[in-house]
Amino acid sequence: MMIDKINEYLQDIENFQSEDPEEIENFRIKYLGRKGLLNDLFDEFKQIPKEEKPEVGKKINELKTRAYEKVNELKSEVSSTSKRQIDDITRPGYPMETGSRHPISLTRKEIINIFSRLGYTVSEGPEIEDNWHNFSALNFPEEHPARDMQDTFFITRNPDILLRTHTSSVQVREMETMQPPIRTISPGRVFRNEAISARAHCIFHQVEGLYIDKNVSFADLKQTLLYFAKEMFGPETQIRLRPSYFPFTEPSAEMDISCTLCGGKGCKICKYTGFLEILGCGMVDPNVLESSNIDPTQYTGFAFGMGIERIAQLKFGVNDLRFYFENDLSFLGQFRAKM
Ligand code: 2U9
Repeated sequence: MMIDKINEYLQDIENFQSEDPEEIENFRIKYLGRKGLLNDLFDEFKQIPKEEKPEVGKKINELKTRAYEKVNELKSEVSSTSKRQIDDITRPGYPMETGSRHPISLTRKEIINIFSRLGYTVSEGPEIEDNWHNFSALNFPEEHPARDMQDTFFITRNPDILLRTHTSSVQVREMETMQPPIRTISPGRVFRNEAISARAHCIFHQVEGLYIDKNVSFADLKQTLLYFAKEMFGPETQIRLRPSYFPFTEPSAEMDISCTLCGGKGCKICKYTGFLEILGCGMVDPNVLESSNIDPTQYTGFAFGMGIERIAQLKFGVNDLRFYFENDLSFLGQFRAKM
């Protein structure tokens, strides 16, 4: 009877004990190998009468599970006891793994270093903002879609209070309290009401920059951003500006750099365009200067803004935004050498 034979095998599995890896492997082959007892049983199973199949099938599956479990149990016992063996108690301890900086922190630090060399200060401000500093002072019309519930996290009890959607609000505060010349960058977390995916997240990091003085021109903006691109991505990097629109700058542009992989020839990374978009910029709109009591007939300025995740993505080849927020140690450990 097949059932009797299977019961015998089950007993054999129960009784088997070993700490010898070779014996355990032979045991595995005996039951689970290609020509092992389980495959013999499955062949035999095909021949038995239909009415016996449910009971015998169940028993064979039980045997298979037990055989797998036993092999795994014995193997893990062997590996844990071999780890515990201490052959020389005077040996120095195992080195402790050090922590590593997060790729966003590494990138933020590098951006700050570059602009510090150009004389920019670093300014910080609140993550919970009011409508004035986040929108109105930046020339967003009352009915502008970016103010909409879909983009902005409002505090329900008071719609004047919200989570900042960009760090420009920090720079508005800077303009309110400082006299030009102002030359500052503001790194920080920003919040947008977006569904989380590989390409979008409800929290991300920005660095925005602002330079206000007498006679600041678009040429100054171009040279500053060219310097940044070359420092960040290598001296051979080229930039390209495309006209764009933002409520707070006029004229506005988006800046591309020559592809970091193919250098501009065209490849899969740059979708065969030779360029990669990295930031937005423009001349500060006179309305924005006026809102913060800076005289636009005396002063001009430029501003720019970039997502740190985007820059880190290009530096390190990370292709899914969610990696930055999951704190998976095997992801984070890869940046240990880059500190
Ligand atoms: C003040 C006036 C103007 C900051 C700027 C951009 C253009 C821009 C985006 C890049 C990717 C945000 O992270 S992102 O989604 N930013 O395109 N930001 S100009 O302009 C300012 C800032 C402060 C007082």
